[in-house]
Parts: sequence; structure tokens; C-alpha cells
Amino acid sequence: MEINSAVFVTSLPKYCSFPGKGLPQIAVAGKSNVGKSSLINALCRRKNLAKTSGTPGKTRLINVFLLNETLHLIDLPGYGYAKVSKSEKERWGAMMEEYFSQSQDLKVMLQLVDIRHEPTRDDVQMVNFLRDSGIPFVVAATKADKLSKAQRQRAVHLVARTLAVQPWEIIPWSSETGEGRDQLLKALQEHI
Ligand SMILES: Nc1nc2c(ncn2[C@@H]2O[C@H](COP(=O)(O)OP(=O)(O)O)[C@@H](O)[C@H]2O)c(=O)[nH]1
Ligand SMILES: [Mg+2]
Repeated sequence: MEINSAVFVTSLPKYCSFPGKGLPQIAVAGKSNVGKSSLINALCRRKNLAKTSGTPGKTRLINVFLLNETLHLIDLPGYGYAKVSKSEKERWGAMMEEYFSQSQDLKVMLQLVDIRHEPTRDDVQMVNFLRDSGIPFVVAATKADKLSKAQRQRAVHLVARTLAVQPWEIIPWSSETGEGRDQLLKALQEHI
């Protein structure tokens, strides 16, 4: 698969109908600041398609993009940011529940974890949820450029062990260098 066109469709405060809904979807999940928006931009080779932020916890919307005029990329709101209020967390939960209850178009979840850290409890919970729900997922470990080759190998094993997946299923990713792009596109292609 190659991405030849990518356009922003809409931002939704809650998951509902949007123009063109019904095409196959790839969704992106991960904690706040893990690099979801940066990955979408690097994957689509577009600088500012998705808004990135140095301040975690900014994306409170479900952002929808149309790729190749044939599939939707769904940027889900990040989780696990400590500084959000209880009501914000509840709103996040409700948004996600709403999304998954209508996710018949979802073909594959792109689950992001930070390669530098052991996956959080929220990450593990998300992967377990996907597994239990029978939703296919691909794991990319972001910010790989921040580790040396040797550190990376250990990090990938820790991520794999914590998420109970095989190390070779983890795709080291860097939005800075474009590393992992071919591997990720290939892995996603298998599900759509
Ligand atoms: N070095 C490096 N920084 C990254 C990478 N991906 C994201 N970042 C930085 O991490 C921060 C959060 O990224 P963003 O894409 O907004 O995360 P989101 O909250 O998951 O959408 C920003 O400062 C990005 O520049 C990466 O692959 N490598
Ligand atoms: Mg974002």
C-alpha cells in the first residue's frame, strides 16, 4: 500500500455519522503524547495534516482523515494523561465506548506505545480489550530515534513481553526519520 492522497474530513466531539462513513477504517490509539498525530503526518507524508503538540492531553476529539479516497484513518483521543480531571476521563471513556460500539468499519487498530518506556497499565488494558474483542491490531513503538540500536532491542522485548505479543510483531517507528514506514504500511495492508 502507498498513500497517494490524504485529506482531513472532520473532528468529532463524539463518534457519530460523518460524510462518507462506511469505508474501511484504520484507527490509531495510544496515550497522550505518544506520537499519534506525528505518526499520521509521517505516514501520509504531510507536515500538518494532524495537529501535533508538545503539551500532552490536547486531542480531545476524534479526527477523521480520508486516505486514497478509499479508507478512513481515525485519530482517537489519547488516554492516560495524569493531569486531566475525572470528568474529562469519563468523557474519554464514553467517547471510546461509543466508537467501539459502532466500529463495524474498523479493520485494524494501530496501537502506539513509547519505545522508551514499559507499556502503561492503560496500554495493556487497551491491547487486552482489542484481543478480547477480536479486533486485529498492529503495535508500533514510537520515538525509536531516541534509542540506540542496542537499547532498542531490549526495549522491543520489554514492550512485547508486557503486551503479550511476539517481539517481531512490534514495529519500531520514528516520525523524525521515517523509520518503520514500509513495515507499517505492509502490516496495515494485510488487514484492509
Ligand atoms: N523524537 C521523536 N519525537 C516524536 C516522535 N513522535 C512524536 N514526537 C514528539 O512527541 C510530542 C507529541 O507528539 P504528538 O504527535 O502530538 O502526540 P499525540 O498526543 O499522541 O498526538 C511532540 O513534541 C512530537 O514532536 C518521534 O517518532 N520521534
Ligand atoms: Mg494528537
